[in-house]
Amino acid sequence: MNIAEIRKQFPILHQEVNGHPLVYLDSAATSQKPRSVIEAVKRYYELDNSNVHRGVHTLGSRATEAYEGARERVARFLNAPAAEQIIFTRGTTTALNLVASSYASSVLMEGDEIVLTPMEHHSNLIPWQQAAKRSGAVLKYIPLQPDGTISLADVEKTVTNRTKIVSVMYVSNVLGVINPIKEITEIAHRNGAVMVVDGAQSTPHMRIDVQALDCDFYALSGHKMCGPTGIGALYGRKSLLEAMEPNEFGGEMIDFVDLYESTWKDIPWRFEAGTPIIAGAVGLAAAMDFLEEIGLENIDRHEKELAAYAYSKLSDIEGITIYGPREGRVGLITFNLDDVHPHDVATVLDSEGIAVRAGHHCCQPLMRWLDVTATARASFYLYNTEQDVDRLAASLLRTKEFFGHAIG
Ligand code: 7TS
Repeated sequence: MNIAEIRKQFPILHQEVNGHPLVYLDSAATSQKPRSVIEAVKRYYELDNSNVHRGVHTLGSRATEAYEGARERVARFLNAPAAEQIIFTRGTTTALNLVASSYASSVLMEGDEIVLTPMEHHSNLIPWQQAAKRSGAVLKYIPLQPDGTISLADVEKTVTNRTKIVSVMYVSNVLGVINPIKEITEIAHRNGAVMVVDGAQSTPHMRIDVQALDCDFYALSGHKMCGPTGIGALYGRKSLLEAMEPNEFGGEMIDFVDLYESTWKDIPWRFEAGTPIIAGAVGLAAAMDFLEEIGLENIDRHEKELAAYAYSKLSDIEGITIYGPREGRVGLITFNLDDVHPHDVATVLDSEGIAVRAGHHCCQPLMRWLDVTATARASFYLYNTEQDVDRLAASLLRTKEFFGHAIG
């Protein structure tokens, strides 16, 4: 992978922030966009923009082809059996809400179990709390090991024949751990439960094959994988999608409408009420082309190397605590520095042109498990380099010195 060439394709990276060349280490929140994605969206608006699934005119056909072509692109990217199993959503949050309201409401009964982990993002937690409240189902949590990993023995103990749904993140946005989704899916299925995967942090960084994982639902966000904001997707097993009621109603999703009764279109359109996110889908397809051209395996390898380099470089800083396991992680490092508040760490880093995130990362239960109120997080992507890590480490040493003096 030629990182210098890759960096040239991201216009935003070539600027100074607060008088320093930008080091962008917040891709887990949202990734930057390559020129090909920006151009694809621009080209769509300049040449093809129209509404979909209705126009007899040429632009209407082009927009429909672009939108449905993007659906096929997502299906190929995930190795889904068919494009009709891909529903476009606003992102992972909307996709998980759709499953937790439409699918869950039709299957959950009082006393049924929904199994999660304490490391879930609020997007894969609160929709299930709501589903549990509506149905009388109970939430159960697979406990975490001291290093933040999941043991399959604990999965075996937590998932029972009362479990209807298991919903787990593939990659943690805080701990960086890669969860054993295939094995958890196997345990869920053996107990008759459906497996939902939050793929927000996995899809940008590693090759995903929903058939090999054998999961029932898989959610992703376009903006974390070089695509635009406002577009994401839900993959679903065909038989489950076909049995599911829509959760939004209106134009685009109907077949026949009468004053008192209506019928729905087939999947996937019955889940896409209203004018869809057409330009977003076009941008997401361009992002998938971009990532596959570079190769997901290459991206995965580059980030793991960078994570290992960052882990060892940052571990040398006295007073730093890094959360999550050393091995088996993706390219993100969540940490705290002595008693310095992570917001202060992020503010000093920003003054030197380095963008990291600080806060609870939408994982308040996990923060409690870690016994902290917040952390700082540096997250890497295909455009980051060892020099970025060196800048981060040097800046953290200055931060420590600054607050050491300030406190002392
Ligand atoms: N699931 C995980 C694992 C995530 O990391 C995020 C966003 C979401 C779901 C929600 O995705 P959305 O696109 O629907 O918002 N995570 C983060 C983060 O770590 N920092 O900002 C957003």
